[in-house]
Amino acid sequence: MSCYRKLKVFMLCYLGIIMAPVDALVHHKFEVRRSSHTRLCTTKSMLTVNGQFPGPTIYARRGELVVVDVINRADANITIHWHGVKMPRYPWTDGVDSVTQCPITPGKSFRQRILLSDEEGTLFWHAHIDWTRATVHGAIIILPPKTHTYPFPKPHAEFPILLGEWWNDDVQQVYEDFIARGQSAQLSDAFLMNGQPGDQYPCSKQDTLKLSVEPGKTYLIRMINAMMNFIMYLKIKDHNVTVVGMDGAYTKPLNTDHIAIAPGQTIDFLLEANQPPSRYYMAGRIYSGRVGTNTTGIVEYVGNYTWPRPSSPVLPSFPEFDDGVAKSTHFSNRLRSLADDNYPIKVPMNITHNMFVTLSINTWPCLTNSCVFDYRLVGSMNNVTMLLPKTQNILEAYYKGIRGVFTPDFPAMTPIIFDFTQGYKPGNFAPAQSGTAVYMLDYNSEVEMVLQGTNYGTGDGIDHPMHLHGHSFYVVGSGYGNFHPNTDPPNFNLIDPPLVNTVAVPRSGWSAIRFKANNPGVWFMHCHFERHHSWGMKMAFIVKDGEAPNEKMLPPPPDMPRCEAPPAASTI
Ligand SMILES: *[C@@H]1O[C@H](CO)[C@@H](O)[C@H](O)[C@H]1NC(C)=O
Ligand SMILES: *[C@@H]1O[C@H](CO)[C@@H](O)[C@H](O)[C@H]1NC(C)=O
Ligand SMILES: *[C@@H]1O[C@H](CO)[C@@H](O)[C@H](O)[C@H]1NC(C)=O
Ligand SMILES: *[C@@H]1O[C@H](CO)[C@@H](O)[C@H](O)[C@H]1NC(C)=O
Ligand SMILES: *[C@@H]1O[C@H](CO)[C@@H](O)[C@H](O)[C@H]1NC(C)=O
Ligand SMILES: *[C@@H]1O[C@H](CO)[C@@H](O)[C@H](O)[C@H]1NC(C)=O
Ligand SMILES: [Cu+2]
Repeated sequence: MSCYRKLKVFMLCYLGIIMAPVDALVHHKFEVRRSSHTRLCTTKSMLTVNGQFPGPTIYARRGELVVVDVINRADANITIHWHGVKMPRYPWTDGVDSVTQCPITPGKSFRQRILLSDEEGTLFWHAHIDWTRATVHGAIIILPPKTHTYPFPKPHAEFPILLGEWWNDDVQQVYEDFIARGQSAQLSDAFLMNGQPGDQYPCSKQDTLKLSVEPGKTYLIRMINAMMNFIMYLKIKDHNVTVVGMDGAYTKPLNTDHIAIAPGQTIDFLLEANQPPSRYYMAGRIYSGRVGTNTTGIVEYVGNYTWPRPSSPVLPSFPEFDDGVAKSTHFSNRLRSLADDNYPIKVPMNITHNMFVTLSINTWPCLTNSCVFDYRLVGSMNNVTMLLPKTQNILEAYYKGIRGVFTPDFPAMTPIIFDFTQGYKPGNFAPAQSGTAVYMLDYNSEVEMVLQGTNYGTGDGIDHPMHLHGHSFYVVGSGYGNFHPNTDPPNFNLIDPPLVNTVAVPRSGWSAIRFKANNPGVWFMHCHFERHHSWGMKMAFIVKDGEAPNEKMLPPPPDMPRCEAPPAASTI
C-alpha cells in the first residue's frame, strides 16, 4: 500500500533499502539556527528552522518518501520528530531524544527519512528535546495520490493554521527555571495563529492573520495545535464549520460551531463563506482553567462592500470557563471515522493485551535548594515516572542488546486500585516510582489500553492529551469518573471510532484506545502537555520483529547521531 506511486520507490520500500536522496520524491534541507523575531513589541533570538517561525511546510502525497537533511547550526542539541507519521519498520529517524536517538549536537547533521504510508491529511513536525519544540515546528500536508481526490467537494483553496505559544523570555531559560523550581512553568505571554497573536495584543495589529475568502466559496482549513500546554477552543464568528479529518485520517463530516483541539492534534475542516460579506474573527481561547488569554485571526470577505457597524469585528462567544467537566468532550465525542468502502477501517477485535494505565501528577522530595517548596511535581503512568537514559537511547540499546539502559517491565495494570477521580487524596499515594520501563509487545499483538485520569496531586484533575508514536489508534470509548470494566466496554464504539494519534483523556475521566502492534521498533507514548511530559508522564513500547522478512525492523542509517559521553566532571 505504502509505496505505490513510482515503481522505483515501490521497490525501495519493498526491498527495505533506503537510498540516496535522488530517489526521494520530496527533499528538504532544515537548518536549525538562531534567528531574530519580534512579537508583542519584544525582539528575541530563538531556535528556528531556516529562520522561519513557524517553520517550513512539507507537502507530499500519500505513501511518498520524504527526505530531510537536518543540519544543526545552533548552540543547542536538537532532534526532529514527524508527529503522526508511522515510519513503518523504521523508528531510526522518529526523532525522540533518548528514546530513538541521541541528539544532533551543534555542528552535526542527520539525514532523516520520513516514510509515509496510509496517512492522508494534516500532520506536523516538531523538535523533541527539552522545550525546543516551542519554536521549532511546522506543518506536514499529505495530499491524496495523484489518481485520487478528497472524499469531500474540492475546496476553492486551503489554509494551514498552526497554533503556537510565545514567551517574551528565552524558552530554554523558561524550561530551566521550570525544572529548577519543581512547579508549573511561567505562562507564555501570548497564543499564536501562524506565528501571530492577533490584534488584541500590542504591536500586532498589522500582522494579524487574515484569510481572504470569496463569497460562496468553500475553504479547507488545516488546524494544527503546536502549543506547549493548552487545549484550545476555536470558533469563527457567525460561521459553522464541517470537520472532515483528524490526525491524518478522514472523519465523517461533522457540522459544528466550535472545535476543541489539544496539543498534538490536527483537525481539518471546511469553511463555507456563506455569510454577508464582512470581516469575522476566528478566535481561539483555552478551554479550561482561568488564563485570560486568546488568539485571533480575521476571515475577510473580498469584494466591493462597506463594513457594517461596528467596523472592527466582534469576537465570538465561548462556553464559560470551568463550566463543568460535562462539556469538555462535547466536541471530540461527536467525531467518527469516515469508515466507508473507499476508506475502510479495521478495529482490533482480538485483544491480546489489556492494559489499564493511570495518569497522575505526583510529588518527589526536592533534593536541591532551588525548589519553591520542599517537593517537586512529577508525572507518572501506572505510578512510574519515566527517566530518560542520559548518554544512550532505548532503540540503540534494544537493537544492539546493550544491557542496563531500560527494563522490560512497565506494568500493564495500575499497582493499586482506588477511587481515582475523587477529590484530592494526599498521603501515601502522592510519591511515584522512577525508572526507564518499557512494555514489550509481540508483532501483531492487539492492544486495548484504558487511560484513567486521577485526581491526586492536583486536586481536581486535568485533561491529558496522550500521544503514541509509530501507530494510530482507535478511540473506542471515554467517560467521566472511574472506568468500570463490566459496564463500560459494552458501550464501546467498534464500528466507526475515530482513528487518531493523540487522545485528550478527559479531566476526571478515562479514554479507551485500541491498536494493532504491527510496526516493529521502539515507540514512545507520552502526554503532549509539555510540562507533564517533562515531569515524566511517558513510557515506551517495544514492538518485536515478526517472522517474515518484511515484518522486521530495517537497519539503521549510517549517519545516526553518536551518543557522546558527557564531559568529564570538573576537578576544580
Ligand atoms: C451549528 O452547529 C451547532 C452545533 O455545534 C448546531 O447546533 C447548529 O444547528 C449549527 N447551525 C447551522 C446553521 O448548521
Ligand atoms: C484577549 O486577550 C488579551 C490579552 O490577554 C486581552 O487583553 C483581551 O481582553 C482578551 N479578549 C477577550 C475577549 O478575552
Ligand atoms: C464599489 O461600489 C460603489 C457603490 O456601489 C461604487 O460607487 C464603486 O464604483 C464600486 N467600486 C468598484 C471598484 O467597483
Ligand atoms: C487471536 O489472537 C491469537 C493470539 O495472537 C491467535 O492465536 C488467534 O488466531 C487470533 N484469532 C483471530 C480470530 O484472529
Ligand atoms: C507509587 O509508588 C510509591 C513508591 O513505591 C508508593 O509509595 C505508592 O504507594 C505507589 N502509589 C500508587 C498509587 O501505586
Ligand atoms: C548534548 O548532548 C550530548 C549527548 O549526546 C551531551 O553530552 C551534551 O551535554 C548535550 N549538550 C547540552 C547543551 O545539553
Ligand atoms: Cu498530561
